[in-house]
Amino acid sequence: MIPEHVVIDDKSGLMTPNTGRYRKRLSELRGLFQDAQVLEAEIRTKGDPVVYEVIEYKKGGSDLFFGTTAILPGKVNGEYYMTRGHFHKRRDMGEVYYTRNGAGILLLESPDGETSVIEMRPGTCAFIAPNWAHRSINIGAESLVFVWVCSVDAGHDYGQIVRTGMRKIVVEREGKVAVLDNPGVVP
Ligand code: M6P
Ligand code: ZN
Repeated sequence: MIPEHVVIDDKSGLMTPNTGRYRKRLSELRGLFQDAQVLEAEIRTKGDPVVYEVIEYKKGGSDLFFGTTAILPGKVNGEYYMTRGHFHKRRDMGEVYYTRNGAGILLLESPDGETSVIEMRPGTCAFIAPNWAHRSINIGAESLVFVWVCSVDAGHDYGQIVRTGMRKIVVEREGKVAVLDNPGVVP
């Protein structure tokens, strides 16, 4: 292996060169948002919009990899566009999120249901401690772009979040951003 570098466009999250990228559209995020009916209507009327894009840089044999995530601005019946959210398969491994553009909320949750909210603004560098589930949410009018760095062994564990959702939801209420209890999660 040799040292290399990439160039990141903060506004879009485009990273050059990269070793892989994927997009998630609304239709791939069924079950994530509170209002399933409005979600279906948005898929039909807006042509299944992209919610977020992940671009990564991973070299075989390295212990670390990194990339960008860009979450587009948008809402489903007032609930802001977000990532799926996950624990790491390796519960002893954390992650770093360095926000470069836009405005967001990093929602974290421990296995015993403790929650934590970190504001994401350009310049915020968040430490995601091991064994905390994490989801990022775009609460602004621009793309929320952040750089993440993680161990290649960390892996994604979506199980618990897919089944129950996170304990908090982030919605617009009377023109303001509100972090509310998820009515679908029994305390
Ligand atoms: C961040 C990183 C990635 C993750 C992506 C999307 O960029 O944590 O590892 O895949 O967000 O989040 P999710 O996979 O939870 O939808
Ligand atoms: Zn992660």
